Amino acid sequence: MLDLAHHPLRRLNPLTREWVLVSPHRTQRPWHGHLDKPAATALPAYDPACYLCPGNTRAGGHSNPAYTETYVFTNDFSALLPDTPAASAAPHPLLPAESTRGICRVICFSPRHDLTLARMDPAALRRVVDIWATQYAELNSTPGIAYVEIFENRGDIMGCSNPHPHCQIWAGSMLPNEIAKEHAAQHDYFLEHGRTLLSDYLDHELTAAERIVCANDSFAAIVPWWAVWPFEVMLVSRRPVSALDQLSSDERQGLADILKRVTSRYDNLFETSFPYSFGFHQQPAGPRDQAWHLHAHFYPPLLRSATVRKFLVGYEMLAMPQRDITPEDAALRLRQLSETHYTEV
Ligand code: H2U
Ligand code: ZN
Repeated sequence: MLDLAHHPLRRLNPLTREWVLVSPHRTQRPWHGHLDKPAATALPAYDPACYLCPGNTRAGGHSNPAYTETYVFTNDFSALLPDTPAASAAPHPLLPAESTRGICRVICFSPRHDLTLARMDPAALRRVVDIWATQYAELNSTPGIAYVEIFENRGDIMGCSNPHPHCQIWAGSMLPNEIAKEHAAQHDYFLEHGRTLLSDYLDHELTAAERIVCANDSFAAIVPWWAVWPFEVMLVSRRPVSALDQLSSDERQGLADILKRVTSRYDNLFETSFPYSFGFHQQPAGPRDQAWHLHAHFYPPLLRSATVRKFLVGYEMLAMPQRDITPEDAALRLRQLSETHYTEV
């Protein structure tokens, strides 16, 4: 019998059809909780040096209006540009290159420099969900755009340039690699079963209950079977909608609710502002795609404390990703945490 909690084994990620090596026997030691407490750095509500705060000047001489809720602007250093000429080149048949076009934007979640998703109130979080949905709908129907990625980098170890609560949108003329993999897997599954892959996965997780972190009427937060990062979490909509703009008003409120609860649990884990990359996966441009199931991934690197982080090195760079903490253990740890932010107790 294969013992999921003890035997080294590999688990399949059915969305990307890639395997992850799980070696739980390496963590037989008991959990000692966090080992250190990082110095609390209290941020000001307004920072005159912040390029995202209301009224301040950004690179290139643009200035932010005195915004009071959310604020969207075109990234001053966009990775994708709308006017790159359509062309291709191949110095050798093995080495093709194609031009890519696109639009990059930045969304400030709040005028408050010192807040995070975990510490915003439900009404403000709801406005963030609404702006994600409208931005997605607008960009996904823009001619020449094939895929819209909305993502947040949080924490300087994730390459985030600024603690002011914000995210980015990169809308491009091509399907990015991760999306192309998930697209193929979801289409094959839908063709064979007439249901979305994530509907069937979610049903199983809700029944098994061992990898669920929390849930509401509209969304569930799961440490996926195939998690690579120590406290990786996936948000899945209960209804098989393919994108944010198909969520009802109640479901948008449900998304705001689960975001606050998951990010609060994260911050409570090591009593730090828990770093991560977070982003939505939604259907590419085109008519409603029933095979696509809206979801979001949180990829956090912290392992045992605010200073011990996981890097993908050695075997992971050269062969395949590997993890020691089982998804079941990580989900249990996250489930045991309070949803009241540690700064507010
Ligand atoms: P990150 O913190 O995730 O790096 O996002 C900040 C983005 O803000 C980054 O993509 C942009 C950077 O290009 N930016 C501006 O558009 N204007 C500025 O004045 C500074 C940074
Ligand atoms: Zn700011």
